[in-house]
Amino acid sequence: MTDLGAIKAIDVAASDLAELKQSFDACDSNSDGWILNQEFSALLKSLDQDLSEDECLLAFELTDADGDGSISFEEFMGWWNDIQ
Ligand SMILES: [Ca+2]
Ligand SMILES: [Ca+2]
Repeated sequence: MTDLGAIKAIDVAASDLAELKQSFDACDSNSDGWILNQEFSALLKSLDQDLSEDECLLAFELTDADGDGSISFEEFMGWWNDIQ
């Protein structure tokens, strides 16, 4: 017997993930697989044009969980879940 509910949940998660990867790639303007401060600021400003440079930098530092100066896809996912 197949649990249709579980399959549906997996489908939704997978399509969310694909969508999220698209957002990540769109934000990663030089396509190096990492989102740097300038790239993240551009994304934030496209979402909210009133954000200041300081606010963008703060958001970047909060999102860059391991503090290596770039946002990985995993860190981006965490940020995305936070703003949902
Ligand atoms: Ca990049
Ligand atoms: Ca990082």
